[in-house]
Amino acid sequence: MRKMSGDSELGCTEHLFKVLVIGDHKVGKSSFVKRYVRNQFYEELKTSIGVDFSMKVIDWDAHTRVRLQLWDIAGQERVRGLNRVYFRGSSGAFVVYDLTNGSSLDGALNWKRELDCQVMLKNGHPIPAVLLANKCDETKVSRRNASLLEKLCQEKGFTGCFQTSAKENINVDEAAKFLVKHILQINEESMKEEEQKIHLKPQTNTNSVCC
Ligand SMILES: Nc1nc2c(ncn2[C@@H]2O[C@H](COP(=O)(O)OP(=O)(O)OP(=O)(O)O)[C@@H](O)[C@H]2O)c(=O)[nH]1
Ligand SMILES: [Mg+2]
Repeated sequence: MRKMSGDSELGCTEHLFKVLVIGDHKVGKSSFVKRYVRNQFYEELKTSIGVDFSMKVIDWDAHTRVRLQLWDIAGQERVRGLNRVYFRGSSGAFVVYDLTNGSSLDGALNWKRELDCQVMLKNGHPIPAVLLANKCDETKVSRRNASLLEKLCQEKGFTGCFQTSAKENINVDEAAKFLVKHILQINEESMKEEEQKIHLKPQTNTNSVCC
């Protein structure tokens, strides 16, 4: 299931998007999802096993409702190599790392590489992915490092990058809004392309004589 769009009531469009939350062990993926969906945070959270699913319903505007199906994939899953199965049909991704754990940034880049190998848009471009530098409540990022991060983010094909804290609820909604905005844009563009293709299809000549 990639996405479903349909008119629920007159003039109201509903979308269902599958969004991945990926990154190394303990970087705060489940905490990010819990903060976003339920506005809760736990100092002690059990390590995820496999995939946890959550749903967030967003009334985007007066005419648009978005249902985000969040796939929070355990950091250890990369080792098991099941990601091709998990990634299938996703419309976007949060790629999370822990600002207090440098190696988790390398991990995030590996996750992104794997994501780009496994899923792409119809036009061959990567699906939108937002890099989350999580646990920003624990460390101060210098301006220089922030601009290096921005640069890295562009080089590696991320749609954007946010310093977040699931604990202090910093930039959680903002990052999500940013990703959803891009998913909706892509969805709209691809629907327009489909419409154009339909209009460009050669008309069958109804007057032709069949022999
Ligand atoms: N200070 C701080 N701690 C955080 C933040 N987000 C998560 N944590 C803590 O980091 C630990 C790991 O968080 P999880 O959300 O379980 O990490 P995860 O990425 O889901 O880990 P796996 O399920 O093992 O892949 C927990 O103890 C959280 O309380 C944050 O923004 N700031
Ligand atoms: Mg988890």
